[in-house]
Order: sequence, then structure tokens, then C-alpha cells
Amino acid sequence: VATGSSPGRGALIVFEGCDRSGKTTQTQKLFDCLVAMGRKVELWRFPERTTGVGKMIDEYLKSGNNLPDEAIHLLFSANRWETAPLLKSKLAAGVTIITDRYAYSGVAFSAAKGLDLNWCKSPDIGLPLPDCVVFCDLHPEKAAKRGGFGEERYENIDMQLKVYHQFQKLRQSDWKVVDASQSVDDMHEEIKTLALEAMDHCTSKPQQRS
Ligand code: DGP
Ligand code: NA
Ligand code: NA
Repeated sequence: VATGSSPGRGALIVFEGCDRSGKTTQTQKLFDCLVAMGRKVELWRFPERTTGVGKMIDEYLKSGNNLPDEAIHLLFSANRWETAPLLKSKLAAGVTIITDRYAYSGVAFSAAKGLDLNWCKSPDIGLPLPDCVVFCDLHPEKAAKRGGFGEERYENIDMQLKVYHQFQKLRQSDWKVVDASQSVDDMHEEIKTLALEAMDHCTSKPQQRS
């Protein structure tokens, strides 16, 4: 419960998971629901393809350029870093940020290509830490049955299986693992509860984590 007039800080709620695990649907539903409740909230996504760095990433994903694995890894990280000052100021101002992917995707996709796990983690060290990580858990074999993957680089079963395996390695005990094979509405109800818990926790702890 908030004390005094301080609104506390916003929560950083990160959604992770393989492609086609329902992240985009669920982040949108959570956002709509929190807006309807009158909460200060924004919906973000990574990669954020509209920036200069983001445009290079977009081109890479559409297979328009062939950057070395290390170079694209650093661009994905830079894409998070370039928005970090705004992210920090929003959180400090009490805005909850929901994001469709974050640094865990960065590590999982590059480690899936064979890059060293610790090397992959290092460029993201110092980014704002999530208050809640929602892992949308859907095995790639099941995701593939949902009408197939898209056309972009990485959207194939071999890559997705490797990424899923890397996510299992990265998974921390405080991650909220949500069964993404259940219905959209059931999944949303579960996520809504988790998000409100995380937001309440932040309201009572105004100090920004670094
Ligand atoms: P999305 O727009 O969420 O579907 O993401 C586009 C693709 O890029 C998807 O296959 C996941 C992948 N991806 C997302 N973030 C990163 C990252 O930080 N590094 C790498 N290598 N891939 C990422
Ligand atoms: Na995708
Ligand atoms: Na998505």
C-alpha cells in the first residue's frame, strides 16, 4: 500500500518466450486491461524497429543484410540501451512499462547460434532490471502447429528449439512461467494477477533498482 503522496515507481513487466507463444496478444490484452483500470501504463516492444539501430535490425531479420552474429547481437543490445534513459525516467515517474521481449531474448537467440553465454550477457549488464518476467511457455513443436512460423530469419523449428533450450537455461526462480497452451482468456487472467502483484510491490518500494 502506498504511503504519503508518493505514487511510487512503475513496474517493468517483461514478456519472454519463443516466437508464436502469444506474447504480442497477451501484452496487448494486459495493456488494454490496465488502461481500463486507470493505471499509468505503456506498451513497448524489443526490437524497437523504428529507430536507426532498429531499422538495421529489421533489415537483418528480413534477411536483407548478413551481419556477423556478434555484430547483430550488439545492435539488439544497443536498441535496448538507446531507449534505457526514457525507460528509467518513465518508471521513476510511476509509469508501468509492459514490454514484448527484452534482454533475455537477446541472450537466448545469440546463444542458440552458438555464441558464448556469458559473452552474450555482458552488453546488457546495467539495463533496468525487470520487476516481473512473464515467460510464455509453449514448446516450439506446439507453436509450429499454430499455423506455422513467419517468414523472418529465426522463424523455423530448428532455431526455435535451440532458443527454447536457451530460455530454459536462463530461467530464474522468480520468473513467472505461464502455460501458453491454455486459452487466451485464461492466460490473460493469470497474467493480470501477476502484473498487479508486481505493480503493488513497486508502489510500496519507491526506490529505483539499478
Ligand atoms: P519479434 O518482433 O518479437 O517477433 O522479434 C523479432 C525476431 O527477433 C524474433 O525472431 C525474436 C528475435 N529477437 C528479439 N530480440 C532479440 C535479440 O535481442 N537478439 C536476437 N538475436 N534476436 C532477437
Ligand atoms: Na517474430
Ligand atoms: Na510477437
